[in-house]
Amino acid sequence: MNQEKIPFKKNDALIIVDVQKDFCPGGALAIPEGDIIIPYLNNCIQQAETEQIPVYYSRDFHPVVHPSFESQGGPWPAHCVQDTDGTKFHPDLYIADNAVFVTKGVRFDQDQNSVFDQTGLKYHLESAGVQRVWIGGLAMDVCVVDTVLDALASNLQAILLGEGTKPVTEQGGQSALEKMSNSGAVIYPTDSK
Ligand code: VGL
Ligand code: ZN
Repeated sequence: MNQEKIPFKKNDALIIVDVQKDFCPGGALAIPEGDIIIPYLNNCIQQAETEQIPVYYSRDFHPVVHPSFESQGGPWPAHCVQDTDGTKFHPDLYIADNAVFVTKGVRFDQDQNSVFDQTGLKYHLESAGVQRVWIGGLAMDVCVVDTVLDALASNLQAILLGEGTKPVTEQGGQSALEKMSNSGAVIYPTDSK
């Protein structure tokens, strides 16, 4: 794959959001072409690993009864139910030697779309001296956008991997992109859609 080198620098981190089977074609909440970003992300991850940039992988991990599910009046079909196959990372996703996993969506009373939402990640990144985060994964208009906005709210610089994310809907993706750049996130590469 012909891919530009990501200009990582010291005090960067990479966050790979929810690249799980249930969000890929064939899964319970399949995002259109959710899996085609994986080779691009793998390249970023391998480069990060080589350069000793920490790599965080989040996973959505819901109890069998969860407020985000349609059965409970929520917006989504049941997905990423704890300990089911659908919660697994896509088998093609490269897992770095320095991987750190962040589990979210476990609360019984509310959803957690952002990887920062009540996970302690802000505290952890601060302690690790991280100043800037590169973010990709699924879905651009749900968990990725909320993670990017929370990163900015946590006083981190945030860069969206524009070629390493896909939205649930085209329209949702467009408004997510606008929201992210209006809030101060960089969309990388700058000229990507
Ligand atoms: C997500 C819908 C429901 C996501 C999680 O990871 O973007 N989307 N739960
Ligand atoms: Zn979910």
